[in-house]
Amino acid sequence: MNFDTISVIGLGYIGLPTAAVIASRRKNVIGVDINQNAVDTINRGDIHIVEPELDIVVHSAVNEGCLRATTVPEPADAFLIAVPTPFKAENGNDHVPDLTYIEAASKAIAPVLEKGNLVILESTSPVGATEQMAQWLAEARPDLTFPQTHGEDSDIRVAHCPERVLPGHVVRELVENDRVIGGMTAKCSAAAASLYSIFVEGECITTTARTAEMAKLTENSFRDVNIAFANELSIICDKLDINVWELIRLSNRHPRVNILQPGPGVGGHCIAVDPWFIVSETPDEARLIRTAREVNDGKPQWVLEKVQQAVGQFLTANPDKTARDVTIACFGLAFKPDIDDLRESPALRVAEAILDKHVGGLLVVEPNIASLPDTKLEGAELVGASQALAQADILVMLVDHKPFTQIGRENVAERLIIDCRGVWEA
Ligand code: SAJ
Repeated sequence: MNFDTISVIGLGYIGLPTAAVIASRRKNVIGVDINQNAVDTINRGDIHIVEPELDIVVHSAVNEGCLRATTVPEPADAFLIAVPTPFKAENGNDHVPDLTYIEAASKAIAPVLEKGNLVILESTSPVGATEQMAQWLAEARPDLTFPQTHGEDSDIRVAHCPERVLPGHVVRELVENDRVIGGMTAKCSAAAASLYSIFVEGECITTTARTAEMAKLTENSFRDVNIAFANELSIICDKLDINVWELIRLSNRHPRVNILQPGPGVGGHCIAVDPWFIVSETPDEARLIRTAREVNDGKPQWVLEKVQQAVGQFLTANPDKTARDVTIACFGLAFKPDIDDLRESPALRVAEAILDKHVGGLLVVEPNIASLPDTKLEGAELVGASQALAQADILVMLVDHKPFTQIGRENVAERLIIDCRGVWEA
């Protein structure tokens, strides 16, 4: 198949890098987004999100005339949909996947679809979403045929190809990672594989749309379950007075054991979300996956309780002081190391909860941001690491940003420490 013009719908953390990387292969790429500000920013050759190396790729793609953004879909040979799939509340369950954005994107591209086009859903989706998308397209375009009714003879090809890139490494992983491609028919898979071969150096493996959807949910659930195991171990070890970091290091010396690292919880918009898409469809069967979510979601509260215990310990050792005199410093707010992304961050949740409960001062050290977010952190002070180390009575290590890992034990001696990342372990 020939793909001269490719349209990417949704210019966020996945859509924009994908559009730019395809454009860098000298294809004509039309990016579509409902956010006028994002569209204007991209058309100036700038970016509206933070991702290493992305600025250079977008800048040169726009300058060379290969990438253009718009709010209104235009005809293309292939359409790649990369819009969010958040939660909606339903029957008291607030973890039900919300396909509204996929529906809106389908209805937006339907009028410009032409016989021979390929439509790919990249958004992480519950099983069945690709078939649902094809149904929305078919309802909007009764003059065209689709794979669900016309199989291999359909006018339009439809496939699911979930994104799998790691934030912070998106530009490299987009090219290097293998891709799972699930076509609604074998010809749909082949068409999608030929599109990805434009820029993917990894292998493109084909399967069904439903299996591809489940593969993505499985990958992130696998990681969530494994992090939950580490987080549960950290709570058990705390109770048994065992250094969990040493324990994991020792256990990982076994040739078939590879335990992940505990932390203050699991953040980001993927691992803390996607497992619920499985639970929501098969609530009675997905028992382990649900429990892992609950373990990870419960970790910030456990950290808060450790901080409160430390305040109690401090006051017992300093009977002349009250809680108002106790200064707490949180190291890190981002959802993982060496990024500035605070969305769905367990570290942010811990800091907010401390501010809510603690009557004394709260210092926050986050070298990746210039000011505190407009959240419930009003009253906390953003400071440098040395000020926090000099002033705080209790140190809470939440995110192992590189500069924090260089703070030696000698700088935190005699201080009460809650180390969620094993940075200052003995
Ligand atoms: N975390 C731990 N301990 C660990 C590893 C991670 O507590 O040992 C925490 C992190 O601090 C963070 C959270 O888990 O709060 C998630 O971070 P991550 O680096 O594991 O993953 P994400 O959310 O940045 O990206 C994941 C990736 N999925 C997998 O590794 C299976 C990525 O490949 C996906 O493309 C992405 O989700 C996505 O978009 O779905």
